Amino acid sequence: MTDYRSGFFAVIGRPNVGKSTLINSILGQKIAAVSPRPQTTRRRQLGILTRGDAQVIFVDTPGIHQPRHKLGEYLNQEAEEALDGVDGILFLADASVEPNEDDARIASLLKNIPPRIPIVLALNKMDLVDAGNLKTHLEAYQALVGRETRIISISALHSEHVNDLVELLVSLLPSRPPEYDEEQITDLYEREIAADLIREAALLKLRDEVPHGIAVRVDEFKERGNGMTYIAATLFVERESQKGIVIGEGGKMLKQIGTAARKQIEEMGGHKVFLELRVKVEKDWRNNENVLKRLGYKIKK
Ligand SMILES: Nc1nc2c(ncn2[C@@H]2O[C@H](COP(=O)(O)OP(=O)(O)OP(=O)(O)O)[C@@H](O)[C@H]2O)c(=O)[nH]1
Ligand SMILES: [Mg+2]
Repeated sequence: MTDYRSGFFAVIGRPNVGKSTLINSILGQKIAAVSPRPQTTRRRQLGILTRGDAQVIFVDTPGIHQPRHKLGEYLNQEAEEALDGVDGILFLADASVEPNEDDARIASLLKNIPPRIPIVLALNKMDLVDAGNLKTHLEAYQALVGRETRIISISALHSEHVNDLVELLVSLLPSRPPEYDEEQITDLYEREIAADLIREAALLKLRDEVPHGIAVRVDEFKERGNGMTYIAATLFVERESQKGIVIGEGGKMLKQIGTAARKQIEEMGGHKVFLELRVKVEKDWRNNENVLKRLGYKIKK
């Protein structure tokens, strides 16, 4: 296979800038949870785009931010580790606002990236900003990164300039045969994505402080003979009062979360799903390293 291009692009940026939205949009399929709340993504996930001439392997990451608890430290660690050994870095920023301290934190991480690794700065959410402000913000982000970068403005949500971005990334990849089979689009199992989609549904339905304090564990994931998948999952909250909120009056809220999540999981897997949810209190789990470990968030330090 001559002239085939392939390689890994880490997608980094502060929480909520649209990293997962962008990857879903490029793949034309939803593989990652998306929500208007920060810290939706909690682990690295590959999004694999295979074309006739190239394979771009995107590494979705949690948003880098100033951590306020042990879970936050884990999320930053997950994101920072994604920078190791990739062929390029896509720094996604919010075009509608000036850079903040989280962007500065990312820019300082990028200082350690060897010059041979290309960095692309993409300003997302360009639909939310006028041309004048876009230019000012662009210059500010560019100054923050400091070194030579390719720059592009996009809207992941409205698929504006997303194709141009993909072309740019492909042009920066090394000549190499594909890494993955063409039918593989991610490295996570369906049950792992299901856990994320359940959390996404909770993030979308609930308000205030509860959403950040939720973790989801899939306890059972069984394909039944009749084309139906049976899923049982537990939503962990930090306090007894949150349990009541998540369940809602007469179980109304939990039912809404379950219905929304079931639809998303069915769409992803292309089969019918029977979803059973329960809620459990795991006191202050975001700061408890043992519980974090049990839930799959392992801090190395
Ligand atoms: N207006 C507008 N909104 C967007 C665009 N791209 C993403 N969003 C919205 O931004 C919010 C955050 O999107 P995500 O994809 O979850 O952001 P993320 O960077 O993956 O966030 P974390 O996983 O928390 O780090 C969602 O409500 C998206 O619909 C865009 O181009 N324009
Ligand atoms: Mg995300």
